[in-house]
Amino acid sequence: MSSYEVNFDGLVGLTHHYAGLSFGNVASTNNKKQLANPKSAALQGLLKMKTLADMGFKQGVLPPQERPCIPTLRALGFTGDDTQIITQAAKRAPRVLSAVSSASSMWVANAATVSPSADTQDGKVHFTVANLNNKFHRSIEADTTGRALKAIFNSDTHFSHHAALPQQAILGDEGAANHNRLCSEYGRAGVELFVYGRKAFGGEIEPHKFPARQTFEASDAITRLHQLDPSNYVFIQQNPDVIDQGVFHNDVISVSNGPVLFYHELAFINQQVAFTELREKLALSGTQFVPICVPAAKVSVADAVSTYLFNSQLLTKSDGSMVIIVPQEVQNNPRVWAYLNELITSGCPINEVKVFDLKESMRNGGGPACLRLRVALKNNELKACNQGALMDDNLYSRLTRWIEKHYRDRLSEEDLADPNLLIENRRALDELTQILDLGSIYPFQL
Ligand code: SUG
Repeated sequence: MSSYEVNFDGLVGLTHHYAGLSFGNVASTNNKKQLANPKSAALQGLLKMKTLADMGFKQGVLPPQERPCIPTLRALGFTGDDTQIITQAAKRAPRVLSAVSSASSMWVANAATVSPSADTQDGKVHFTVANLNNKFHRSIEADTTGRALKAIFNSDTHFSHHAALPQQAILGDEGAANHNRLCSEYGRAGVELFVYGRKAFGGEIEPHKFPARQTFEASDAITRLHQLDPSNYVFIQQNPDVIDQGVFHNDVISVSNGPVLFYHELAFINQQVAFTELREKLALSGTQFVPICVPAAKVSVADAVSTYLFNSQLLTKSDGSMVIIVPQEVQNNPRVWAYLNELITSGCPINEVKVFDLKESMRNGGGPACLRLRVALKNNELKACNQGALMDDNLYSRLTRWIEKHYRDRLSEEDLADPNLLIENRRALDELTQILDLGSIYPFQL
């Protein structure tokens, strides 16, 4: 049966702005308070989706969230009608208003961890919504994310949905950003590589400066929820030194596709042991592991963080070779660009580069891979998905018109005090749920 990797990209929300909310993510910190352009941000992301769909890759869309998040402001003691709540929050707690207005749900690599049906004991595709416990502005995404995923993967026969893990630091879970899967074909059993930043119950070294957002305990819980057999997963620890240099998620330093793992020399610790396990488990299904290691002498960790070379998408073309989707920042760095051009002519499976301008998202630390959630689906599972969320010419033109109509082309932190922003948001999202055929998923619709 045919199978595909479908990339579901997050649509950038109407309140996209630069708030410096993510300690440990250097782009977020460095660009705090810059003027944002939500319209450009959304169009840049949409163009990536359309271009990949035109290249023949399966592409879907995940909706943004209702922001500012009024239920959170109410939970924090603000009262009155929505306008009064926003006005009070802007006066008394502008940083809180900024956090609950973040459009961070665009980075859907953090929406959930997904295990394809070929890996799970009950033969269903499993989704666990990420609790994003390490950052307040992201921890409030889980409920709506869960409803959006259920609206799109809407079949009890094929899909199993798990709520976010309890909101506790020891269970910090950042979704697919720390999860890679290696396989021969998408529809055949693979080996899932769970990368953790720390063991919350201790026993291993940890970063000193920046937080390790993904815990071993969270990943371990997901292997149980998703009914994975031990032959289908491997754990590996991310190098704490690179977390301290700004690698806040593993997808900033490695990316997989098929049997290939493209990674930086300094990405992991105790790598040999984990790679041996990975190689052996892949061999059980006749798959040969293809590691592609990028030496620090060619690409420094600092260059990896500033260009997002590894926050790329590796996509398999019809002839079996791969194209790498990178942000423009990679092309702008002569060292990284030279390395990449050397790589694609070296005879390795990656033989083509495609560059995208994703500047608006990149300034908050979100590259091509952050903007997409990979869901490997068999043909019948793809058919069981809500077809309204799959990209085609018609959806692209409808979404382009929708963005042009509703989005502002400049937004600063001060603008968040404007109660009209919430009204504009709700009006746009109401229309969007109809375009994508999602039903009611937002708090204001429930
Ligand atoms: O969680 N940035 C996001 C970027 C997420 C990138 N995702 C992956 N690597 N998969 C984060 O740090 C910044 C928001 C602000 O500062 O305005 C932010 O949330």
